[in-house]
Amino acid sequence: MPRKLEAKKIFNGEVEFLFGAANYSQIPKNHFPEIAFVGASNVGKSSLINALLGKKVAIVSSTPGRTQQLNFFKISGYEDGFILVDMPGYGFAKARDKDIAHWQKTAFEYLTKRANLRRVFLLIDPIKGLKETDREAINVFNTLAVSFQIILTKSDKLSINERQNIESEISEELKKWPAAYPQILATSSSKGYGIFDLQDEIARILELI
Ligand SMILES: Nc1nc2c(ncn2[C@@H]2O[C@H](COP(=O)(O)OP(=O)(O)OP(=O)(O)O)[C@@H](O)[C@H]2O)c(=O)[nH]1
Ligand SMILES: [Mg+2]
Repeated sequence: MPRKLEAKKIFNGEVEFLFGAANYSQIPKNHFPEIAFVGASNVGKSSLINALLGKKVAIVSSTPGRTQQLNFFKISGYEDGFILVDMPGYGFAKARDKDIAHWQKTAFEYLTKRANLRRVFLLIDPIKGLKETDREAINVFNTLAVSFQIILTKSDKLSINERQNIESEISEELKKWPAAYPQILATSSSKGYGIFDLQDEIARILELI
């Protein structure tokens, strides 16, 4: 079977919303591999999880700050299964300082303590490019030696040329960050671009293909 069809199959299993957690202490331990989706508020994290799963499981909203807890989605049916984690967005202007501090603490704890966390996908809106808040997140990943990979969202909003330009700009900057995977993936949840490639990447991270 061609590789991409095989990877797609992994996402066809049953999807279950396991739990949402606002504090690290609320997150039960498990042995399933986890993949986390991190990024600015409104960048398209929940939409990308839905596009990968081909189902509307994560709540999408045009109001930034919609996802306010870490939401865990379990995909079964292939080997032992795995978990996609929808993280709350950062850089939400209307958030109160107290909430931001709380989120930073929870995310920091999750990223440092989670032994079964296999990869962090850092989502970037190519129209906005890398913002200071993204660089702060990257700094945290590097300090904690958490491997992360950049995924461009909303690629349908750009021409191929524009997308390639932003990709090479970000690639150049990534060379400074040892925790970064050099390969950038461009996706569009609404048009389906790059979804197979991301499924393939996840299947490879999980050593399922
Ligand atoms: N054009 C376009 N719009 C998108 C795409 N992905 C998401 N959006 C839109 O972007 C907005 C935010 O999407 P979400 O998936 O809720 O973003 P999020 O990162 O989960 O946001 P928070 O939960 O607030 O952190 C929604 O209006 C989506 O419809 C895409 O690939 N293309
Ligand atoms: Mg969300």
